[in-house]
Amino acid sequence: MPQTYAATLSESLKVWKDVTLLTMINGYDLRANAAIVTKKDKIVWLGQENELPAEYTKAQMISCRGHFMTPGLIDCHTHLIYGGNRIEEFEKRLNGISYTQIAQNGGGILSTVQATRQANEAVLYGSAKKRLAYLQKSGVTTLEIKSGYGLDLKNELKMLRVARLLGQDDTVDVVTSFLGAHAVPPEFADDPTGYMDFVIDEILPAVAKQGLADAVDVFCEPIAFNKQLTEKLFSAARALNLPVKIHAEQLSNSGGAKLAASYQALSADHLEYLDEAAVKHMAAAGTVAVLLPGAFYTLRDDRVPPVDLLRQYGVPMAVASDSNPGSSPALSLSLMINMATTLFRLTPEEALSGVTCYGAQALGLDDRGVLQVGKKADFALWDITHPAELSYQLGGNLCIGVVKDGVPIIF
Ligand code: DI6
Ligand code: FE
Repeated sequence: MPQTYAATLSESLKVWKDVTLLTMINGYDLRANAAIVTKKDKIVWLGQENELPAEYTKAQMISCRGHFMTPGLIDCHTHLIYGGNRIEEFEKRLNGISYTQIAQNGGGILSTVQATRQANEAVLYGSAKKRLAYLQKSGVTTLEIKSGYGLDLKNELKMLRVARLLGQDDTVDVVTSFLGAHAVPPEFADDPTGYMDFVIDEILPAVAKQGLADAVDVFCEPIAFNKQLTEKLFSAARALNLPVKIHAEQLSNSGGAKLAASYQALSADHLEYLDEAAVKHMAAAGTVAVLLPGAFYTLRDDRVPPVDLLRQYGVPMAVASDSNPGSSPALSLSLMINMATTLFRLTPEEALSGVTCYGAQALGLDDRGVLQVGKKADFALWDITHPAELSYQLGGNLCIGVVKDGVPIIF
């Protein structure tokens, strides 16, 4: 059978030379004058370029022109697939119409549900693909995508199928989360319990049977689902062997993060209202704290997540875009690095760890997120002179190269 160009390329050994590596193993771990060798989609060697083993000197040589290389970025929390947009709503709010008024007129998250239900798979794929291309240009090689704008059997399955289809592209890996418990749909108005039962009895089993979700997520807030309903969902997920994660403590301290930790959640996300007791539970359970500065910024929040406590108890902090049409229309993960430092006061090193090694941990992936022998050959190349430049620069795009599974995508 004839091989594709990409397959031929990816099978060969490649030496990426003239590069400064930030391996992101325990922080930057900067290695100047380095080289990294890949075989197919894996890293097989890295070290000082002048110590390159003889067996690799005949391999294909690719100059990284003295630039910095990090692991491919990992965006561990997105709602990338949706119909329509909320641009007019955004403009209305700036013209003085309140969020509540907009919601009462059918706006807000439920307007996205309506638009998503109306869109077919090709339309959803096309619009998400465009947004994905921007994230990729900012260095992303792996991302998570949630459902949650279908809120019925047919449309939740539709969203997850589109997410899987996006992941079939060789240039990116997609991890999916089932977020049927994102909002209460109009069919169940004022009956969150009835809707959660429907999610657990009808949607989740179908999602699991079709292998469409890698994890189960929930929006645990008074405006969405309370702790009791969240726990019901978590125990149903556990029975299906699906890991859980949570949107928690974004608008209030509802106890969601602590509950999630008791189910060994992969991550608890947002966390502006997280308290010390919950931080301890997260630390004990190994639950990653996913910080979402794009939503904090867009909603003009004034309460920052308890970064000092997370540090003190050694909870790993990931940083993600939360890319969604309402609270974070973000298309660049690099920009989130800047926001995580300026708005949340993460150090530049913590912020970069948040989109690499801890982003991977938040998705339960141990084969990527660091530059190390045996890990995936997913790289981002940066036109910078110092690692902190990634946090310092506001806007623009410093990412000048992306390598996925050992194949240059942008270079
Ligand atoms: N938290 C968020 O920030 C988004 N969903 C969630 O649970 C907002 C989604 C939207 O407004 O469309
Ligand atoms: Fe979200």
